[in-house]
Amino acid sequence: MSILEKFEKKENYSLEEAVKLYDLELFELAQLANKIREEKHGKKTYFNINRHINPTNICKDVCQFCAYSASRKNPHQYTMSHEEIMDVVENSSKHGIKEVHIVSAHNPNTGLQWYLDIFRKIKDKFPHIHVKALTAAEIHFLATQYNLSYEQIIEKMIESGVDSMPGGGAEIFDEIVRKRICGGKVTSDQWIEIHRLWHKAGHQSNATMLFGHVENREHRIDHMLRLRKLQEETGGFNAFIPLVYQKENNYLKVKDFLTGQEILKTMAISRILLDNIPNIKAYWVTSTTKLALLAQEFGANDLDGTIEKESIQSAAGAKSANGIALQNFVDLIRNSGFIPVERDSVYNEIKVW
Ligand code: V47
Repeated sequence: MSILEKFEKKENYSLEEAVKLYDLELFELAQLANKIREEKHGKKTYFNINRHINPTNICKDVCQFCAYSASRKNPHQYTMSHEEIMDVVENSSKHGIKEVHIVSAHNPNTGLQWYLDIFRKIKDKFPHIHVKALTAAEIHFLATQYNLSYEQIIEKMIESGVDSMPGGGAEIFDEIVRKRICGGKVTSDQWIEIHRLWHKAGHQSNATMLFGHVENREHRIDHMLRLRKLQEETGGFNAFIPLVYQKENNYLKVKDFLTGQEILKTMAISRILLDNIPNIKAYWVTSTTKLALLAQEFGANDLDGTIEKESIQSAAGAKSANGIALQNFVDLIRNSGFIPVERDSVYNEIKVW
């Protein structure tokens, strides 16, 4: 039986066998990835109308890949006031956003209540807007800073109106790579435990993987298989998001970008290995819109959203600072042969455009 047949028939496989998927031709991988995509979603490609808000960039941690947090590389520190955040949400709600995606740095000066109060204020004034907020890395930071358990932080988030958790902070689970690129922040086991607890509390989340820096193929496969295992246990992940590393203005010395072929192989392999996670998101911010559109033929069925303002990856070189115009996004999906479907944050269909 060929390696691909083994995966198609869902036979048991080892990590070493999964790594061998990379040795296959790109179009062989595409065939199986696309088959899984079409079985799950047909020609539909999901997106949402959302707004990213990054309330503070002051961070106690120094991740080597990060160009967003204030540091020697980025001396411009900021912390938004609640009034400023509410103005942003008010403005964006007029443009029809249905989700705010709130992710910050690990700021030791703001206080836990500062986070919880802003979630509550948004939810009270805009009950129709889904609040997706706080990565597992932030939850770990808050729990450590305020001497609380993960369960206590999660309970407070839910009480304050947080609906779902974004997938950030996962980076690469391999402990040696992790130590090199983001030592000192949430560990891989802690990241997984926080998502487990969030799922057990009845809520959904996403999972990311940052790739294209100092990791190798085996590290990526190991990352995906750890996620697959948690998904078998809880079923709480909505989407897997492979984030392509952006190399400007940070401390990691990575000379070259991955080839388009390696990125597409990674997307296709993620569709094959994570067939228990419903959606694979080609995040146009890090893959570029052109590659994200192509990724639709390599297993991806979601392109994230209109975003409006993006600060994390654009600080590292991505062309995403002002989001993408809705009509442009829809046209790009349609003109690439797929059906643009607006979804809510937990993948209920809102409108076929
Ligand atoms: O965890 C930081 C990444 C993530 C760089 O859940 C970088 O729907 C590339 O998680 N190059 C935060 N990436 C963003 C995130 C996310 C984005 C969109 C949707 C969702 C979702 C989640 O940004 C961090 C980190 O892995 N990041 N620096 C960089 N230089």
